[in-house]
Amino acid sequence: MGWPMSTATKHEPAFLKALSGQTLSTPPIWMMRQAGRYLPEYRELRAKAGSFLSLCYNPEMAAEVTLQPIRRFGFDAAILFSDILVVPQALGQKLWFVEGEGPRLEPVADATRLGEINERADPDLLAPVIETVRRVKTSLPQETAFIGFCGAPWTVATYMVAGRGTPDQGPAKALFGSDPALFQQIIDRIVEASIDYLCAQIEAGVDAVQIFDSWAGSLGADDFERWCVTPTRRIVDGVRARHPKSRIIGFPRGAGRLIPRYVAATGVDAVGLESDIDRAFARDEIQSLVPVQGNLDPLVLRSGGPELEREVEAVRAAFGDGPFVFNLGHGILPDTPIAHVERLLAAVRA
Ligand code: 1CP
Repeated sequence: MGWPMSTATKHEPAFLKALSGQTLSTPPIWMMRQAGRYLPEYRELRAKAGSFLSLCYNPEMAAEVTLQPIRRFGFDAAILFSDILVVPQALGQKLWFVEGEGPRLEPVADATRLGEINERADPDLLAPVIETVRRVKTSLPQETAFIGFCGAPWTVATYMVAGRGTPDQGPAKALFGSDPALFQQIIDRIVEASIDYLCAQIEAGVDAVQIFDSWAGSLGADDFERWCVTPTRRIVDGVRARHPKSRIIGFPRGAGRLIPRYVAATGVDAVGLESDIDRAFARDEIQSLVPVQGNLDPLVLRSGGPELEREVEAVRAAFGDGPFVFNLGHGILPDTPIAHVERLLAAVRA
């Protein structure tokens, strides 16, 4: 048994210090989708793998891709290279990626189709991803934190029901309107699978996990409570029942003024902020509750120039006096110049 203070050593990664509520003079920084197509070394390995899913399920290659942005830029955290849609696949739903378009799944739109998918995820199908976690863990510098993740039930369900990404999440909304009991069953399966999946990642070595709810912003207050807050709270409780000290970041993207409610009700340790949130509101009503992470606009990073410097300053001015992790408000765009990422790091660390 260690001493009570043994986790708070001076070697603790800055990212974890920020997550535990410390205000740092230089905020830790990482970027959503930091392993991705804007990097030539990623594109090279991705071509070798053949398909996106082969890359996700090849532990050697996926570990390499996870480490690439750490080597190149020295970010304060690495994020596991995988995808939120491996969970529906582990539940038995057919999944494939169309080159240049995105994910496709065989839609689960009625009770018959739900009968074709399993109640529990097959751990063997996720085993290669867990092996990736073990490999990354052994190669990361000790000052670099390691983040695992899953999709939130609402966001994952939007893909399971529609069979693809949708601009307005219409098919999932139509289903919870017409058959809420069926939709609830889909949500329940994602909740259980996600608890097991996040616990497996934690046991294999991630320091924190992030729950991506990319489409939270399309729900009205009541639906947000039912389909975003409640299932997320069940995941947080389920993970903490097995790993009481786990650090969990929620990212209900676009939820804006509903975020304080989300934070209070789910019990997440920190929350991600989208780019267009009101910064004064986020500082006063959200950062006063938990550490925040975000919220530079990926479009500003892509454009670069003086506007980038100004926005980095504005983000730091808003959040730098409290616990804060510098990040984008959403994933980096594939056509972002590498020089702009270098400028960003220099500006944040200046
Ligand atoms: O060919 C390619 O290289 C595919 C591009 C790509 C990448 C790099 C996809 C397809 N997924 C990923 C990796 C990924 N996805 C990570 C890895 C870690 C990192 O951040 O570097 C993570 C965390 C995700 C999460 C993810 N996948 C989300 C939530 C976050 C977000 O961006 O909103 C979502 C919605 C997905 C689904 C998905 N996977 C890929 C695409 C293009 C999409 C979106 C499809 C759509 O809505 O149309």
